[in-house]
Amino acid sequence: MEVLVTMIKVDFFYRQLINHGTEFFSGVPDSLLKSFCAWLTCHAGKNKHIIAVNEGAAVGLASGYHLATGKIPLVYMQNSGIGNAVNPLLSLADGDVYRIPLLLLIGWRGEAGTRDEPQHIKQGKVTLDLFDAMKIPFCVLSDKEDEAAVQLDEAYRRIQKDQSPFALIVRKDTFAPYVPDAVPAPEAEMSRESAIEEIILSSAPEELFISTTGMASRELYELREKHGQGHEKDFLTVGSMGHASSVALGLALQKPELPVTCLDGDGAALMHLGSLAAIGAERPANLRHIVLNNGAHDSVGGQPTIAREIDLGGIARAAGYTEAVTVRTMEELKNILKEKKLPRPSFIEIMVRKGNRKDLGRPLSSPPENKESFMRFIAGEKT
Ligand SMILES: Cc1ncc(C[n+]2csc(CCOP(=O)(O)OP(=O)(O)O)c2C)c(N)n1
Repeated sequence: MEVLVTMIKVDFFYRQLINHGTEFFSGVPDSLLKSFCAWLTCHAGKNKHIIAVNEGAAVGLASGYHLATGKIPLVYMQNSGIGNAVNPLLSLADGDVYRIPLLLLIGWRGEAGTRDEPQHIKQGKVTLDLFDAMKIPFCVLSDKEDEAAVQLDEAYRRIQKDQSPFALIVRKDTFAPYVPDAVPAPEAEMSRESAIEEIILSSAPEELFISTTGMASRELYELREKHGQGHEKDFLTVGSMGHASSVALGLALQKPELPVTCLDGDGAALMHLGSLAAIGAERPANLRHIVLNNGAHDSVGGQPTIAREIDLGGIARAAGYTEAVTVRTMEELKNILKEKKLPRPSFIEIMVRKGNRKDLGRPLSSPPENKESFMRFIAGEKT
C-alpha cells in the first residue's frame, strides 16, 4: 500500500505569514526548520531576517521591530533554545508585561516516539509542558497545508486578541525540503575535522578537551577511534550550546595542574560571548580556547553566522586572554600548536570551511559513560 507523505511547502507557509502581515523574522537555526530558514535567507530581504546570536536575543530583536512598526514578527528556534528565550518571553513580551504580539516557530526535537540524540530526549518530553507552564498558547503545526492555514488564522486571531506570543510547534518532516541556489560559503583551506585532528595529535598526552555541541564533538570522537586513542580525556558537551567554554573554565580553575582545551564553534561562541569575558577576567593559566570558525551553523544546515564579520581574537584579547591568534592554513596551525610558549589563557581562532564527512558517525557511549570515564581519568584512576 502506498503511504501518502504530506508536507508543507515553505513558499506556501511564507506566503501565509506575509498575508497575515508578518514580514520580520529572527531566530537561531534548527535542522527541523532548515528549509524555512533557507527560504528566509533567500527571500526575506535586507533587515527583515536577522539570524540572532541566541534565542533570547531573537525575542529582543523581534520586540524592537514591533515597537518600530506595530507589526507581528516571527521568532524561530529549536526547542533546545526555549531556555534562552524564557526570560524575554515572560518578562518582556508577556501579556502581563509589555504585551508584544509574537508568532513563535519551535522545532520539536526529541518528540516522544521519534529517535533522537540523548541531549534532545528530555527537552522533547517537556516541550509542550513548558509552553503550558509559561501560559503561552500553542498548537502542533499540521503537515497539511489547508489545516496549517486554518491554524495560522487561529494563531493570529489569538495574538491580536491577547497582544502576546503564540507558538507553533513543528514536528520532524513538517516542511518539505527546499534547496536554495548555492549561497557562497566562506572559503577556507582546512576542514574542521582536519584541524581537530592536528590539534589532538600535537597536544600533550594529559591535555583535557571540552568540545562543543554538533559535528565537532562527533568528529573528535571518531578521530580518537581512528588513532586508537581512548575517549577518557574528552568531555563532549553534546547539548548546552555555547556553554562548553564555561564548562572548561569551571574545570580549569579547579585543576590548575592539568592543561584544558575548549574546542568551540563560532555559532556557539557567539551564543554566549560573555563567557569570553569571564575567562579573560579569571585568567586560568592552563586554559586554551580554540574556536573553529566556519562562519556557519554547520551542524543544523549551514546557515550563516556573523563570526566572519567580527574580530573574535580582538574581543578575546580585550577581554584579558593572554594571547589571541587567527590561523588560516594548516602550516600556520602547525606552527602555532608547536609554539609551546603561547601563554594561556590563549585564544586560537581557526578558519575552517563548512561541511563534514558524509559517513560521520555518532558517539557510541552514553553521556553518563562519557562523564564517568572523564572523571576517572582526572581523578587519576585507571579507565
Ligand atoms: C540553545 C540551542 N540553540 C540551538 C541549537 C541547535 N544547534 C545545534 S548545533 C548548532 C550550530 C552550531 O554552530 P557552530 O557552533 O558554529 O558549530 P558548527 O556546527 O558550525 O560546527 C545549532 C544552532 C542548540 N543545540 N541549542
